[in-house]
Amino acid sequence: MRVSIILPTYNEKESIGLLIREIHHILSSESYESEIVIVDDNSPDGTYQEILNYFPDNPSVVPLLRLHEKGLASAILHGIQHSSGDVIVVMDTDFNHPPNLIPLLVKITEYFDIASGSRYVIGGGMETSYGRYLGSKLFNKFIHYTLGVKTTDNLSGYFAFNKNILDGIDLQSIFYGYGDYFIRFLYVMQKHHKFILEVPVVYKDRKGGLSKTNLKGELCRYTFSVLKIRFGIWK
Ligand SMILES: Nc1nc2c(ncn2[C@@H]2O[C@H](COP(=O)(O)OP(=O)(O)OP(=O)(O)O)[C@@H](O)[C@H]2O)c(=O)[nH]1
Ligand SMILES: [Mg+2]
Repeated sequence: MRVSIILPTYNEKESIGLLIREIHHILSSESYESEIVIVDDNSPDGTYQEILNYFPDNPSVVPLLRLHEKGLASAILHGIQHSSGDVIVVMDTDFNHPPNLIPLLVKITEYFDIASGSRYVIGGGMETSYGRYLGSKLFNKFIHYTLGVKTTDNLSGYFAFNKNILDGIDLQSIFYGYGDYFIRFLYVMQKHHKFILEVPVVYKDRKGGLSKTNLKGELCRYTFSVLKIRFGIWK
């Protein structure tokens, strides 16, 4: 088995080196081969250069630079398409998603198609603001009732899956926009009867740098995305 960890980055110079080192440390005791694929959208803070400086000749670190495209979801798809693993892990680069869960998520893919992090199953949560936790929880209820999905956290974005589950799926119709790609991903996978196990995750505060999320803007975008799926005007 070979595992590819996809890290989308935009202005994550403060976290990227630390995170890559921590992932290397965590995976050093695992028996499988792994690579870390970083997709940077030409961050003005020099994230890409930082990776080249710190990991110049490390074949397990694969930095990809996109000059003419920008966006979280398309960056993740770009990383997946340029990865060599049969198991894919996707996570944020700012330590919101605790990297020590990677081995567990990967292990679960031996038994399930997808291991998906959730803040809303027992043991999950958010160390960031309570307001954001509650808001996101309510929005997930809205997704649940509107789309009929069984998953409790449709905006987590911390997950592992067997790459072959993407065969035959129209990926362009899922991987666009921001965090709403994950609503579409889980929706489509549930429609295709994939086996999904939700794993408790406690989100940590970002370790450095600034958030790229505009909460009000994303809320409108996510609501629109959910309604488009609901009324079949998406694809
Ligand atoms: N390649 C790429 N990565 C992006 C883009 N926008 C955000 N990211 C990355 O996507 C991840 C999530 O973005 P964040 O700003 O952390 O969003 P968030 O987790 O909702 O907000 P925080 O609470 O501040 O962490 C981070 O690893 C970002 O660097 C983008 O346009 N391109
Ligand atoms: Mg984050």
